[in-house]
Amino acid sequence: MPRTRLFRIGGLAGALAAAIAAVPVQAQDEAGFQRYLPTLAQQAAAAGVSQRTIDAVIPALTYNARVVELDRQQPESSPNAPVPAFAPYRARHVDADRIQRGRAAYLRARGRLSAIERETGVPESIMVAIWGHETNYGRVMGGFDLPRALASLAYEGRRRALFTDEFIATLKMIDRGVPREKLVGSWAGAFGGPQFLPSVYLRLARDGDGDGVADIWNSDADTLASIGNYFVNAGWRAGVPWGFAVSVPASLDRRSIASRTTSPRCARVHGRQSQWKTMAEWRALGVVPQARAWPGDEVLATLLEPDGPGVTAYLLTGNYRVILDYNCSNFYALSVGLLADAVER
Ligand SMILES: [Ca+2]
Repeated sequence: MPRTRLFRIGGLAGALAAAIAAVPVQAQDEAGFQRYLPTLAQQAAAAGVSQRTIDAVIPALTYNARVVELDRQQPESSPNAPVPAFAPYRARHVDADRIQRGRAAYLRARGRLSAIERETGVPESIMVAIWGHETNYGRVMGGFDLPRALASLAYEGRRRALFTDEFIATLKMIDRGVPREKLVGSWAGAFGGPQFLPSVYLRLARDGDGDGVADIWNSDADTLASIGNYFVNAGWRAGVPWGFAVSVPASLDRRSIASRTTSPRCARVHGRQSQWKTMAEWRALGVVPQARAWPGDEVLATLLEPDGPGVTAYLLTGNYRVILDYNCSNFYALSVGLLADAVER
């Protein structure tokens, strides 16, 4: 966001500077935002949004300083920052309350969930665990007006391309019949039970209750069907676990199993995992499952020791990568998997 830097200078320039300084920053932002809106309107038209929607939405928008402030509070991820311990995160996210309410949601939606599982191969418990993590089963979905928030973030410019695309996607949702007043969500544009971004909604939201509308704000069935569809689209394989807890012998040479590749996406998250090996290979290295039988010998997995050697470690399959695709954080994906296991138990 452009902010005028003022210096103490004399004469006419000084008077002008004083006049600019007298205008509050908020008003300068609003004026700049209003000057930026025609650019967004042009981009929306070029992307195929109807003129009717553009005229109905864009002229009425005002700048939202709050979302820009929230965006600036996001910590920059430093490659050298120490990784915190997983155990406290797990205790906060896979707690008795979330497990108990996950079980209740699971039982309530059982008929619907098993139909989605039959169709998609995505376990019912995984869909419920994502729902629980994203919005505490629909309790916390955000109250920001999405077109206003996204247009403000696009104007601010730090991640302009991303927010412009997502802003345009909200207009396409309106073109597709979503009522304007439904477009409410979190400050960065995610909304509804699954916390989809608008572009993800356009691609992957599904109608789960058969009324013809993918209402992921109000319909639990639509939320769960949409999460299932996301997972199928991201490559979930039926019948393979996400991963499981294992014990690793202290003698295992960690350097010999370290990953030798760098992921093009989320490199730091993937870099904490080992090389891929088959279950047969892990077994030969002395790794032992803590509470379940081995899946098939040929299933591939990486090893993650989130709190270092000597503490519970996890073997993670390709399905774990699908959870990372939803939200690229090892702690998030581990606790989704563990919550799913707890809900199912
Ligand atoms: Ca529906």
